Amino acid sequence: MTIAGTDSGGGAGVAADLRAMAACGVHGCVAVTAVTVQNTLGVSGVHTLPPETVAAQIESVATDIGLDAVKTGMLATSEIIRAVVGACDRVGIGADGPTPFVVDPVAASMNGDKLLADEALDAYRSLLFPRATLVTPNLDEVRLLVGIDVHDRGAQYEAAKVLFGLGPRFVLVKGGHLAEDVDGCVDLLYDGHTFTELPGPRFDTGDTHGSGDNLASAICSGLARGMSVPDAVALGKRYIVEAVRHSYPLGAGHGPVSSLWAIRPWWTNPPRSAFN
Ligand code: PXL
Repeated sequence: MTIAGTDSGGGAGVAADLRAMAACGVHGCVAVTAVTVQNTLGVSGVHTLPPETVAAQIESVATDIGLDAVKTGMLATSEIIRAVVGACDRVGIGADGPTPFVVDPVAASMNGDKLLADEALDAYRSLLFPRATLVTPNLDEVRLLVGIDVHDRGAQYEAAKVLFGLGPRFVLVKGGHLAEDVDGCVDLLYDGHTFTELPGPRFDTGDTHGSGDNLASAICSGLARGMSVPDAVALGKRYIVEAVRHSYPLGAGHGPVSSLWAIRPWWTNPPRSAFN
């Protein structure tokens, strides 16, 4: 299940999560937290759902269809976070319950539009992180959450340790925003004892919209299929590298051409001849 917001442009949020889950061979369920009005120029409106409706979506699916793993995306407010945490506790998601829980602490869109109220950062730290199987912050989110400005690998290691101290079982500090790595992109996994560097190529697509959502959803899919966290993270990395390699510019040829690129789960796009 993804607990996340919608993106009317279809590049990020729930749409991205469901595409990644389908591409990774699992059935995705949805608890919508917010509707965003956005195109390639940015987010022009956000409408949050009542917190009790968010909690009800989670509990409705958990008590009927069942949930093998859950991830969070845009949670928008501390009220929604508290409702999510209540529902998760009631149905065994995260903490030491049976259902793995990936917390992607989404704070802003690629254009820098805010997707999280400032006051909600504390709810991430004190309520969500202690319940998370894995947290997957990018470097902007690291700065917001623990005040560490990561400019080199040493600070990436330090940030992983500090984030681990907030209570998740695993931390993945993503390296996509590390300007120092001109030739590659190294994500760092930490379980409190062992650091694992996950190297990968860096692509010149500018901003790839929804790449974090896709990565967390691919990891969540691996966990739903019974993989260990390190194996699911390795799967997620393989998935996102190829999906970004095959990404395409959003908006090209239709109105304003932006620098936003959309992820393509490449193997779900059959060649044109398949339709003939
Ligand atoms: O990629 C982060 C993200 C998550 N969820 C929603 C978004 C975005 C980025 O724009 O719009 C709904």
